[in-house]
Amino acid sequence: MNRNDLSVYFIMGMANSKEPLETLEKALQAGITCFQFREKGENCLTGEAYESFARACQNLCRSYGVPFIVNDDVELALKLEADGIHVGQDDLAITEFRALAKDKIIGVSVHNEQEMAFAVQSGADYVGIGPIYPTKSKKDAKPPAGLEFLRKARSLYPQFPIVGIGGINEKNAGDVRSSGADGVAVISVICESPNIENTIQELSGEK
Ligand code: TZP
Ligand code: MG
Repeated sequence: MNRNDLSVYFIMGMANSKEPLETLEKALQAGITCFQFREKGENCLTGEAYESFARACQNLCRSYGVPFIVNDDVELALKLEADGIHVGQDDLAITEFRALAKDKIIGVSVHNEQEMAFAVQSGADYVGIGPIYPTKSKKDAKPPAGLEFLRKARSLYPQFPIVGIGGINEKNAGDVRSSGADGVAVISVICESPNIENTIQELSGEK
């Protein structure tokens, strides 16, 4: 995978925005480089509504040439021919997914050296490291880990694609990048932004 694709990585589901498709389109217009469909939490969509919301997000991403990644749901990723899947430590083994989808992007959340080594050896295309800062967007998030493990991961894997996640905003995105991340993965700073274009420019380090 191209490390630049991780630069501004937007994650969203119904729970994160009142007008999710509008939010996604604005984010695409403003230059996000990757999108993850993450439909989780209370009142999340299921069945046909879930699938058609995913397709609507995918169609928008396609029209902007931005990779569409599905969180956790391998079946949906394969059915929709998504560009990739993002899995946590408790989800399907990377090697099983790789066997089903040779050419897809596989992202894995990692929290320590052991998990990272395993993800890299198993053929992950990128890792997500976090939560770096406190987050209100994931109920079962681990305690914020700060930048230390991110720095360590970068020193151990100078070329491996890494995205930072958790509580990242316009003010701290630069620290996450300078600690070794190729990019920042965010939910609330975009979903709650009064000016998505501005927020994305600042997250990308262009402003
Ligand atoms: N995984 C670790 S933190 C997090 C996820 C999905 C939530 C990130 O959301 P926010 O609003 O950018 O802190
Ligand atoms: Mg998961």
